[in-house]
Order: sequence, then C-alpha cells, then structure tokens
Amino acid sequence: MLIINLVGIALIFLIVWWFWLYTAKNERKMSANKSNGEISIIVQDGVYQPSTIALSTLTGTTLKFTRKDPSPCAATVIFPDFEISEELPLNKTIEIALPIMEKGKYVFHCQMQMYKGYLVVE
Ligand SMILES: [Cu+2]
Repeated sequence: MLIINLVGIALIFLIVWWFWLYTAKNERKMSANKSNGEISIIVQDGVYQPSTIALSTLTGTTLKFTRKDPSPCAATVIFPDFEISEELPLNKTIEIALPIMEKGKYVFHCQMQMYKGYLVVE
C-alpha cells in the first residue's frame, strides 16, 4: 500500500514537472518589434519563437505562424481575448490578422496551453 502511494506521488511530481517546470525552463524570452505590420512566429520544440511580442502601435498587425512541430498539441493557436482560433497545418505559414488592441498583455496558446506566448501592447 505504501509503495503504491509513493508511486502515485512520484507520478504527480513527474506530471507537474513535465507540464509546468519543463515548459518554463524551455521558454525562450524573445520579443519582436513590429516591422511592416507583420511578425513571423515559429512553432517548434514546445515554444513559440518569439514567445513575447512587443507591439508599440495599435493598428494593422498580422502574425505569420509557421508550425514545425508535428505534435498535434501544437496544431491550434488560440487568442482567447479576441475569440480567435486557427488551425496550423505543418510547415505552412498561416496569417492571423489581429484586431486593434488596447494597451495590455494578451496571452495566446495551444489547446492544452503547453505552448504559450504573449502580446504586449504599449
Ligand atoms: Cu498544446
């Protein structure tokens, strides 16, 4: 009985590590500034690159997502604040036009929120 409990606890720690700690460690803090109203984002190795996108103006931003990760988990990108949900076919570039945004920080993520990125509008 004790051994079963210990295995259970070990599994819980493993899951916590996998979903939060491992992803956090892998996260690369990069930011891209707006150029020509378009920003390219690569979906690969558990992260969006760049994962933090700084936008200094409020109009006409298009994000170009290219998914290189075959994991089905990466196949959808969701912008909950704008009710945007887009499928990302493998190795194709998908353009997502963003609405005019107020200042603030907006999250975008995959379905299970393992991939996570932020738009920072200043
Ligand atoms: Cu996912």
